[in-house]
Amino acid sequence: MKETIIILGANGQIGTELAIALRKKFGDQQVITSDIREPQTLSENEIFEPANVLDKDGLQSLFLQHKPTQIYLLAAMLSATGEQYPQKAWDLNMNGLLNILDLAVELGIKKIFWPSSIAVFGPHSPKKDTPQYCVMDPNSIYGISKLAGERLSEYYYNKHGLDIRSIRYPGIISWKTQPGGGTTDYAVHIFFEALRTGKYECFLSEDTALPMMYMEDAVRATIQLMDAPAENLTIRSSYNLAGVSFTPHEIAEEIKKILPNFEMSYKEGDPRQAIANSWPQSIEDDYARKDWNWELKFDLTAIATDMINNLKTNE
Ligand code: AKB
Repeated sequence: MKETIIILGANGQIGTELAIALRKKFGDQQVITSDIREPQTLSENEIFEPANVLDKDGLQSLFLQHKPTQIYLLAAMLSATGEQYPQKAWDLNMNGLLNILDLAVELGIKKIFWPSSIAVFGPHSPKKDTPQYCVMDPNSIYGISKLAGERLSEYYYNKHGLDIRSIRYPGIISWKTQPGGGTTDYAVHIFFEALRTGKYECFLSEDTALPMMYMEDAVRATIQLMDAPAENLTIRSSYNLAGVSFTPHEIAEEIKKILPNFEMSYKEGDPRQAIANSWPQSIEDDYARKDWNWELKFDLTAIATDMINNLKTNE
């Protein structure tokens, strides 16, 4: 069967690269990107439609026009910005998801992807090797909205048979598009600043370990999960993905192996530190390995090498 895919929130960090990969796999005409902002570039054969995930009527017209078989809902407000605008974060993250879930059921859309996050865990979750199932008491509005979204996803799967699939993304590291408004953003900004100025002032303390993942792995995981036979999937809330865990000190040391003059300093008192402190330091992903054969490719050394090579080449 021919797939038609709509990516909502396609101009963000993950959407930009997912769109490239999905266009490669399914063809330009089968992938429609959508966002409230116009894309920076759009080649001749690519299709873009403006849409706001909070405008249910607008979404309905978009879906009736293009008849998607798959939707990727990536529009969201991340953890740090969410703390500045909690009401807006809740509205966008929850009502955006509810609009898609309801329209998918009403219009019989086959498959939905929606990202969750390591932010669903909280201060009482185990900090190391956090398992799929454990105490979850997120204390950021972003984490609370993601956990509620996970429960809704599983509910729509059980109640309506909606084929919804999800990953709890760690911090995503990429060079094509920078992230915005997250707690893990330092692990991307550090590379841009290392090449631009040779130094970086980190807003997290040097020993704050967090799970991260290279974009190439994140995109591959997402497509692999969407391709997996439905009967193999035992989780309809959201799958843990371990990625690679490291501290700001460890990533700085890795960068110094390639750029020996790089200097790292630390700024205390940033509100993102409290968010990071509430998240796991490392995560277990045995369900993803078992259910859809997940395997990570990029460790910290491979990430640092690839980031610096690409940023240098594309300067
Ligand atoms: C954030 O830092 O808010 C995101 C996330 C881990 O979900 N990158």
